[in-house]
Amino acid sequence: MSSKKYNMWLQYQPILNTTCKKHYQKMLTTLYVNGNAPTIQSAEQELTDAIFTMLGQRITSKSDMDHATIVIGNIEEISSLLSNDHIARLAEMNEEGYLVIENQGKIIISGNSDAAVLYGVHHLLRNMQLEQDLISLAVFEQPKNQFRMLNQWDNLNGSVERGYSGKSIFYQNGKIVKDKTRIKDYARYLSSVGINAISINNVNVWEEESYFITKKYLPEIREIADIFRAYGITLYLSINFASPMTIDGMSTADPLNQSVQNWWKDKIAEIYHYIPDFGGFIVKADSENRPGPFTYNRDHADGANMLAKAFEPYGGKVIWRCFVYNHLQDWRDRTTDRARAAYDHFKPLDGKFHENVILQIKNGPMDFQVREGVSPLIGAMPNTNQMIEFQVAQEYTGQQIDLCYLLPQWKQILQFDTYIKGAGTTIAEIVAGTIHTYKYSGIAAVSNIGGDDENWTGNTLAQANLYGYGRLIWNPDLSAEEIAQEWIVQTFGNKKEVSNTLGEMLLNSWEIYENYTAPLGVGWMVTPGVHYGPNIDGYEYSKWGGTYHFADRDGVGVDRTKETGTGFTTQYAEPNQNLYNDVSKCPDELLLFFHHVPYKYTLKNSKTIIQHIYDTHFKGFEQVEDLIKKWDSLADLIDEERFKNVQNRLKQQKNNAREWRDQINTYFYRKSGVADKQNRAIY
Ligand code: GCW
Repeated sequence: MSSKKYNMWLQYQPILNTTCKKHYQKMLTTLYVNGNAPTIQSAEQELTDAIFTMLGQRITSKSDMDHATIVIGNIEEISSLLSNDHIARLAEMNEEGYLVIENQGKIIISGNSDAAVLYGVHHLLRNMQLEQDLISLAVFEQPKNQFRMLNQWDNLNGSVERGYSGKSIFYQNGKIVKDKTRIKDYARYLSSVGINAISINNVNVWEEESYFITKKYLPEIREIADIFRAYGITLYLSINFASPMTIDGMSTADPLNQSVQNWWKDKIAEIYHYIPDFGGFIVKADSENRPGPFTYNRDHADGANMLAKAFEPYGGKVIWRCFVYNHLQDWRDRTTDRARAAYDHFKPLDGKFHENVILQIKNGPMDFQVREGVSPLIGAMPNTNQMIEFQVAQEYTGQQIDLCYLLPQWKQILQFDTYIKGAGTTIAEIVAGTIHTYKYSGIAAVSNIGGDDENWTGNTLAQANLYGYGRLIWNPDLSAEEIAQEWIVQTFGNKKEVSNTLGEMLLNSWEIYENYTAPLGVGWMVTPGVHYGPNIDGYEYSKWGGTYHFADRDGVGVDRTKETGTGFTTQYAEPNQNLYNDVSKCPDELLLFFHHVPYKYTLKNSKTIIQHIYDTHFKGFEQVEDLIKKWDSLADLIDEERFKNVQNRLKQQKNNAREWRDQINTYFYRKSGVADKQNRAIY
């Protein structure tokens, strides 16, 4: 498709810098491809197409390695071109490790698997889009994380749960889409940033989607698996734990029941008949009305292990979600704390799960808020595989209307030191499997794409989150800034002003969003159900899990201390436990997540809570006005279509920020009776 809006970051724009272009044109003329695996074919296609659009020249195929200027192939195929040193370095890397080297004018791309070669090709293409020199290139790369996954929350009727970019690219009106071009494009984008696993249906598995694991849908799901396989991406499905009942009318789904176990054994065998390299299941059980083992007085290990056993002969995995909490908690109940739930449910089960089970844990103990503590469950189960779950979809962070570049947030989470095995036990190391030597581990995230929003992500700038997610989980050492710059140049071309201005917009956007929404880690305060826009008491007296802000005339925040509160702080290892438990030590930005304090309490930044609330909310709104100015200054440097798309979203963001500012300020002014020191308009 020609329009820029369709192509996300794989724009492959003509290289404008003439020296650079000449250099590339001279170097990249002939190609020798070793091997014909689907991923190698994808690599060849991507390389040829990209070079054509960037350089305006067709690369010709050579039948021998010696006369080609680019050679691609896995290590088995082309080791004769590599030095002993290269071979040794590849041998030290994992299966997805690759090299891209330049030697006497020849570019060699190789790796420890076919998928690795595709990653290497994308590395080269990225370098070219960034107009970097290829002479003496010597890149050796491998991903830090084993699982680099995306979860689609797509439903068969074409809707996407928490989708802010139009309808599903997988399903339409109760059917799997016939034209799968967009799925293939999606696979290309994902492979270009190193994603290697995907689940293609909502974790809330409704009636009809329960049949995805039957012959009614498997032939077409196989086609989708084939598409993803060609880009190194393994396919997973979300399942309904009560499938034996829903699909076959059995009277129970008890995981310890022999006929239930046999049912799953047969079912899984059937799936592998269609998809021999099927990844496995993702399971949301006993969570928000989904069925699960609790119905039969069994625990989550019983539930997960039943499936895991059936997967064993095929190498399949069970990804079991830990988002389990009492969503029917009465708001009058002050003893139950939703934040505690995942840890309380799962920690006692450490070591009980089969080795092909991986627990998937949301990054925070609540639910993807703009700011919350890091989930204390991550790393707390040394004998159970774990992966962390992020949300690329901006459910609580502006819904792809408001700009919120999430990389700084994810970086902060990954760098968080749990001290579970002493200093340096960061989340990044835990999920990479280097601390507890998990068999399987990594990172998953809820995707943010859709189909009938032709730019894929609603707000064009939300593409930076998807791009950045992939790049960051491949290499958590990349900075949020580096990633932003890579994305900007590939998406909008190599223009200094765009890079500077947009870079600044992206990097400040998380803080800006936090400034005008719920303050100091308290979270929520959103419109119930839709989760966009302010409603300060929206959840306060609802049945969705109780513990939110507890604002009264004297103060605000949730007491989660061990002495007087819910004791959630005790789930952290020391010294974090003490850091959060002690109000005088607790970092400002999380103060109201851990403590209930008076409005006149002074923060470490020397402001009172109430004044901080007023100041950040006035500031946040002004910062949005500034974002608008910054974007407008790029009008002549960005194509009209994408320019207008963002401009339009920023206008909506301004309305949203205004509403948040005024509702939050007014609410706390009315509760506290304390006036703003600067006497600004509060209603
Ligand atoms: O954040 C909540 C969302 C639900 C979602 C659930 C989950 C898929 O509001 O829409 O359901 O989390 O993660 O399971």
